[in-house]
Amino acid sequence: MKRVITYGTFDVLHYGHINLLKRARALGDYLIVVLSSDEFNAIKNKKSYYTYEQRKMILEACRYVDLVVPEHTWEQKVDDVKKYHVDVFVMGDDWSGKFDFLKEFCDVIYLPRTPDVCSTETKKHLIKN
Ligand code: C2G
Repeated sequence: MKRVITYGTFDVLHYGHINLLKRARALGDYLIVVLSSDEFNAIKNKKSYYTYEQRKMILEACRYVDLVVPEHTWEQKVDDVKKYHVDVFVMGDDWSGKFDFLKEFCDVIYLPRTPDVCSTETKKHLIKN
């Protein structure tokens, strides 16, 4: 069983997120999403529209996602990779190179982001109209 892990806020889930999750899941047999807590979002200077519990529920409904656990710190990734016996770490390529230290523990793959969509723009558009 090849286990894949990815991290993020996944607020106002959109097709760019789904595109990432779909490709990540296709790299193995089991996808773990480590979802930023509301407190960690504040550390990332992100204010999400949906709470952690709401974002978790939405992700758990996604066919590509097998497990959703909380992300509390930047530093938990090595522990997570060991704890969940991860084979592949995946992130969008806006993070390219940032997590190469994990190569000691698992494969590290950065996938091209989906252009022209992000939660912030979606939220702005919804507020305007
Ligand atoms: N993403 C994408 N295409 C988009 C938007 C997002 O491929 N149009 C990807 C991002 O590259 C990321 C994932 O979807 O891999 C989740 O995006 P965010 O929720 O914005 O995650 P981020 O805030 O970058 O959190 O410890 C890592 C952080 O928690 C990553």
